[in-house]
Amino acid sequence: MKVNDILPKVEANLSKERYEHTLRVIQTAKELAEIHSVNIEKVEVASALHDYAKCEKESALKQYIIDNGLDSDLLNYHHELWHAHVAAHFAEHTLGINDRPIINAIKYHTTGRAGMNDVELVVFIADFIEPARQIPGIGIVRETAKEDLHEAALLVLKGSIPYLISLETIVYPGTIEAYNDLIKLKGDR
Ligand code: DGI
Ligand code: FE
Ligand code: FE
Repeated sequence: MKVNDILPKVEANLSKERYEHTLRVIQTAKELAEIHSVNIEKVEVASALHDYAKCEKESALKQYIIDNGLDSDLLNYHHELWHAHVAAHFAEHTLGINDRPIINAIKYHTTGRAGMNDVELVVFIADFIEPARQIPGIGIVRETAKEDLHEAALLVLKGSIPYLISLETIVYPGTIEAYNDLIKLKGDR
């Protein structure tokens, strides 16, 4: 499935603001993919769909998770995580996209996970650094993303985990696992 076939469906399901964010993530992810020789078509499709379910109501996301047998443990964590898993399921089962890196990039774009491949890393980072994001310290993440995807993903988590802690929000274990994995990788370098 090509990104141009997907975008009208995405636009129809999102607010104007969320669709414009999606377009910026696609552009940012393509730039990173080019620099790091990552498959551009996969990065485009995953970026286009990453927030497909973002405008759904919390109750609708919860129902989708229950009705479609998604990991029910998600319901023990913050509802902000649900849209990623719902969009990944929709991409796979409704749109028929059966490419693991694309599906994983959608599914883990909010939390990250241990063992992210390059398509996942690009989407995870692009979502954080797209040009309209104004987050303290984002400049160094933008610069690092041009040099080293693992280091940039680590910087994203080094920003987001303390931020979540400052809000006294539950941190999803996969987010901590992603952080630990990137630290271990760094030790191996
Ligand atoms: O959908 P976007 O706004 O583009 O970005 P996103 O999918 O990264 O969602 C960001 C939200 O998710 C933000 O409100 C913080 C929250 N979040 C990210 N990781 C975690 C998390 N919330 C919890 N509770 N735990 C996490 O690990
Ligand atoms: Fe998202
Ligand atoms: Fe996003």
